[in-house]
Amino acid sequence: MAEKQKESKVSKEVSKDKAESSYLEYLPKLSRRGFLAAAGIGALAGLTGCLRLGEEKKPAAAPAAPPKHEVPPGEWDEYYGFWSGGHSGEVRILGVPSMRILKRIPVFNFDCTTGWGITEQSRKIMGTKYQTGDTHHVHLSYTDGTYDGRYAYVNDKLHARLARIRLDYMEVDAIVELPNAQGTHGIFPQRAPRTGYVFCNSEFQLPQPNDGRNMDVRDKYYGMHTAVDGETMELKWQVMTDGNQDLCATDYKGKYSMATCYNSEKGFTLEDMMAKDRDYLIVFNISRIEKAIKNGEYMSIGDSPIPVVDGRMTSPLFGEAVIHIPVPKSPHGVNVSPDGKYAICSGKLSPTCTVVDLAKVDDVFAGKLKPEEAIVAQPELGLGPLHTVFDGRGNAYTSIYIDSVVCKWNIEKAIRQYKGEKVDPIVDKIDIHYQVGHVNASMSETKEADGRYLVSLNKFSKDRFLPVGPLHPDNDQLIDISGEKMVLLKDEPVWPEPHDCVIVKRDVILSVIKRVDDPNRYPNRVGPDDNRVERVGERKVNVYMTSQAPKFGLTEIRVKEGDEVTVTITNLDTIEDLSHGFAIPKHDVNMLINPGQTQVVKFTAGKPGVYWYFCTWFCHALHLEMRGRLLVEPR
Ligand code: CUK
Ligand code: CUA
Repeated sequence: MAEKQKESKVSKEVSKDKAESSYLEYLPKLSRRGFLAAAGIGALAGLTGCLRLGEEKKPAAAPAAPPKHEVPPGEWDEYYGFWSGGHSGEVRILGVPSMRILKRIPVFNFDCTTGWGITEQSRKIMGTKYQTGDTHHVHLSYTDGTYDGRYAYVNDKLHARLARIRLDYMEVDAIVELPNAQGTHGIFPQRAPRTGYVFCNSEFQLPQPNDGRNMDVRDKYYGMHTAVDGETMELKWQVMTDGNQDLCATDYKGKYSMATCYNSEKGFTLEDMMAKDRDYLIVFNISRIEKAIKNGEYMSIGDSPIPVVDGRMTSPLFGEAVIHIPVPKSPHGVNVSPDGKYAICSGKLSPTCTVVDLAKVDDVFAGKLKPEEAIVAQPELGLGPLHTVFDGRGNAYTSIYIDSVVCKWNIEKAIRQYKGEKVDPIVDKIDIHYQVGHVNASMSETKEADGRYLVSLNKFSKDRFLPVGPLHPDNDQLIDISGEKMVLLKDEPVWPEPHDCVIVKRDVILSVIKRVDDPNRYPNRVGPDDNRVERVGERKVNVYMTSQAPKFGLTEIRVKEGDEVTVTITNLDTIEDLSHGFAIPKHDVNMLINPGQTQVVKFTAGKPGVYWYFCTWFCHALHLEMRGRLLVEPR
């Protein structure tokens, strides 16, 4: 069966220029989707009604429309979703609203599907230091306040790293480890004029330098805000602060980055961390930090040469380049509204969200207002507000962890209420199942927030799915937010633990994504006449080989025991979807070579004998025959 399917795919050969063209050309076909949606309410409504016969009747008010999340076979989703992969260390791509999982991009994790961590290219990017990672936040690069389709960035909370995925190939092209930092949690790219910086918050405070000094002196622990150049992935500068830094946000003007601080106490234990009634939102003034560095007002810490600006409360730059806006105890998320006006801190231990007016933050930096005067609202929403997203129509949606609800509220009404008017900013609440962490909504983190779909990323699924033992899947719930009331559309079990996601209009990605790899990306590519085994040293052998369904360019590779063998393989197939694999038994080699790609893998030839190398991707009717012999001779 699988064989047949693959065969029919092979026959769907695309001409060369087609292979180089963009997926956007397919869109006319897709306009059928719009037609279906429009026709759905009329034509399909009857059908849905039929299917429901015999089922318990829904309340009369429920319209008999087809499920909004349904994407018929062969049709495409309207949005790409980028999900972090939590403990797996990966990033996942889902289609929204279907919630179909389309891809897993290995980032900080080893992966045999693609050969990530096995090929020489990937090992160079990953380094050899760590095998583990913990991804929480994926955000895309911006130009002028919206997604530009260049990159996605993702944090590794575990080892304080930032990785970048290039969106045209959906593969990681850089990983940088941050100095003087642990628990790199919130990250956010600069939204204007362009990314620009990617800011990274360290959730854990450390003695600086962290070299065994001051380990028991609480006052000497500091947080660190790191700016990475999102284009070159170079470390640019850091700001040392009092208090830790949890979630991160940027404004829409390119002036500020922000961090919520939940441990201004500098506590070592839970009790210590919750002692105070107030923590704060830290706001970093980017141009003033740059100016300080230009003026030489920085230090370097430990063995890292990166300039560190002193943003501590004792520093002359405090109040100048860094301010603290007081918010109730232990805030979590900070999110900026799509109109660029407000930064909203979700309370976590306080049942409120704190709305900070960014125009007033300008006044605080200008010395005209006190930090607390930048607060313009503080609506009470429920127990455990964590993150807030937007629909572009003036409403905010806050995930409420302890209550297990998503709360929709109106920002302007909350501001009027704060001024003393008797208005209720809460528009709607919807139960989720259960214990929501992040929520995110379609295009919510851009000036083009469109208020169509919201995903609630729930930590517990409890009774929602077939039991699979003590480790349950998480439950991501899709919610329609296009109307006044939120409507739950779908439960989606997910492998733990995606913390966050972003939902992106498909055109952003369709206009950049490649159909096949560009052979010119690989100066070491192997041509049809280049197949050979070359001894280049006493114990060194280079192998150059092609793959083209259903054959490798070499049927045998002869080496000696203990040789260091470097195999370079070019996939000559130019057909979309025609990937080959290369695996060698007993040598820990298993990698993917996509059409147009050249991959390199290195291994040491083991004990004398025959080892059949084979293609691991079902590429052709004769896929099983696509193999050859590695002959290891005694030395
Ligand atoms: S998060 Cu990382 S602990 Cu609320 Cu963004 Cu889940
Ligand atoms: Cu090539 Cu299977």
